[in-house]
Amino acid sequence: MKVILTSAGYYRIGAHWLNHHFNPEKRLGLKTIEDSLRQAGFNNVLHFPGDPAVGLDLWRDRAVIIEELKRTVAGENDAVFGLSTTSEEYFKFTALAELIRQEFPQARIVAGGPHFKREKLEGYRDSVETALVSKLADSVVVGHAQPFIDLVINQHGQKDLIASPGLYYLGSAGEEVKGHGYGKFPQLRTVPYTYTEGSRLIGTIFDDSCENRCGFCAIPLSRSPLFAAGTVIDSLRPVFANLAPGQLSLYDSNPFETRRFDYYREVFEGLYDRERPVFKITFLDPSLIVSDDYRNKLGPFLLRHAFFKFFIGRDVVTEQSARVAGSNLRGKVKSQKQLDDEKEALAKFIRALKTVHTRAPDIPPHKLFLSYIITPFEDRESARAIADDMETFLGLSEEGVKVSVRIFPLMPYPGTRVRRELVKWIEPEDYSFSSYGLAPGDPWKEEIGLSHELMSSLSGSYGKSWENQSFLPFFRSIIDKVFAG
Ligand code: B12
Ligand code: SF4
Repeated sequence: MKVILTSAGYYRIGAHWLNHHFNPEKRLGLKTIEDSLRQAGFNNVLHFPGDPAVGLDLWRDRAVIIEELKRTVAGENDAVFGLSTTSEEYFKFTALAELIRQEFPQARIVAGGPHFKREKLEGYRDSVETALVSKLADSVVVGHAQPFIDLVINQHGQKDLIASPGLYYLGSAGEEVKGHGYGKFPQLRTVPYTYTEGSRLIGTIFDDSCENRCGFCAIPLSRSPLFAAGTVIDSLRPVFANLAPGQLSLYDSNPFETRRFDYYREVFEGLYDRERPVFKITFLDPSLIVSDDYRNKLGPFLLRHAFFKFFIGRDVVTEQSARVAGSNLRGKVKSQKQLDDEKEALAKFIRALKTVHTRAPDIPPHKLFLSYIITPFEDRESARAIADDMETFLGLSEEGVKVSVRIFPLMPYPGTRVRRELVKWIEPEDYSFSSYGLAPGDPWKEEIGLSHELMSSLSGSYGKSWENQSFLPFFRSIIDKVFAG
């Protein structure tokens, strides 16, 4: 048996606007699978393409892809393709799976990644059933990849013998979805990581739980932490010594929750090297820095360990939008007071960083990326509140501490509460969300009023980073136009 791992994210399709998310790094999920298979003694595993940075186009480069794939499969009859996809990339996943089916009819396709969730959607198939029924996949893994490892190692690809939770397939009648539960994180002796040559960037994950349970969040649930602090240190010390990385991107979804501070302190102290600092990139949950005590504890820690880029989910600024999106604090919708407190805390955090730069002007600039969500239920006031909030933070930006803002539409990803609530209004199997109910004549326009126009007018701005105020006049003019009168 030969295992070939690939991700829809490695490919392009024409000039589709979603290609702007093209990301040439190897995916950590697939690297995790590869490491786990190798550590279990299975070495016939390949990554395709060997260098994802090439960004092959599934139409334009079809002949090249087929030729390279043939070389990779090398006549192996028992090839298993592991295909990873997020929801936004699903349109590429379908093209890729069709290509593999056509060229390698003997091969088995196992699909996985954050897109696949079992869910009860009245009258609609879920993402797992959709992929299986359309024959794009022979099996689908939901959650983490342990069932795939078991499939390869223990059952030689015989899906119906699998007992571990998280593997789904169609029963012999070809209609009923079989399988149960959620895949566990694979057994690993070392922490998985990806490495990007040019930027000398390590991407890795230690602990991926989050207490907030937001209504729009699709993180795969995991036990906490994925790795003991000692394992992280022992795995990464030699990597630091050999690769001398310049940067480390921590993919943990919500690191530094207060209960886990000691864990991260142990990890980063264990990796600390004053002579060779590795600059760190992280998510930072603004609710964590509301408490003065914790902010004053976290701040020095982040400085000592050279955290210099922060992705911050400011997300929503009004309680009304918090309710729609399910922007939660430990399972409960954030109140207006909480949102205002977070705003104040973020401003304090930025000012504190500025003080650091005034005292030590030579240190590299800190960068904060604040993301906002626009929901299909904004009105003039809530939309203006987003623009005002952006203006406040962009106004704090300066040489040493650069702030930028990004705006995203509320995405109904599989498995989320938002999807369950919005599914009646969207094209349920068009996971690219490019049509997110915005096509002319959609009934929900009447129900939600003018904010659908706001969402479609902004669609060209989604996901882009605005480092200065230039976005604001545009944003405000659209708000005024849409809600005129
Ligand atoms: C790092 C990250 C990124 C990085 C990617 C860097 C890289 N080179 O990989 C960047 C910043 C580029 C990014 C971008 C975006 N991301 Co992102 N990202 C993440 C994050 C935080 C970590 C991903 C990761 O590496 N996890 C660790 C690995 C080990 O887990 P994993 O990838 O899920 O893989 C495991 C399983 O899924 C499964 N699996 C995965 N693939 C396969 C394949 C097979 C065959 C099998 C069997 C199993 C399997 O097994 C793996 C190991 O157990 C996740 C949140 C999270 N905690 O997972 C969000 C997440 C994946 N991102 C998400 C989103 C929405 C985005 C964006 C769309 C953001 C935006 N709005 O613009 C963009 C565009 C992504 C795209 N191209 O589609 C969503 C995806 C939701 C969905 N249903 O698709 C997530 C889940 C976040 C969330 N809160 O909802 N992202
Ligand atoms: S804070 Fe919300 S969006 Fe962020 S990881 Fe936690 S549950 Fe997901």
